[in-house]
Amino acid sequence: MQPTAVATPSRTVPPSCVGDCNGNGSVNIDELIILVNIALGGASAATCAAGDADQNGLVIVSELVSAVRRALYGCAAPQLEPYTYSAERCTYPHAV
Ligand SMILES: [Ca+2]
Ligand SMILES: [Ca+2]
Repeated sequence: MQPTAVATPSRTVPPSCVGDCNGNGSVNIDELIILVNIALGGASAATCAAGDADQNGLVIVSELVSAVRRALYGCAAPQLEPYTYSAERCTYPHAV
């Protein structure tokens, strides 16, 4: 009797589209809400594997930013440069 090949499970979500929880090729507001909930500890990272870009079991701010960018520019957009923090961006121009 010949051994039969066993199918290897594969990722259903392309790693290139951070935040596309359901793998439909776009990141929607409901997926962003899920990611924020994961980041705040309200759900497990397994709830949206596509949001945990480095697969470390956590969704952090840089991953949230990546997901927001994918929501804005689409999953087919070229790889975006890494988000860099700038304190100037957090300063309101009208602050006293
Ligand atoms: Ca989606
Ligand atoms: Ca992560």
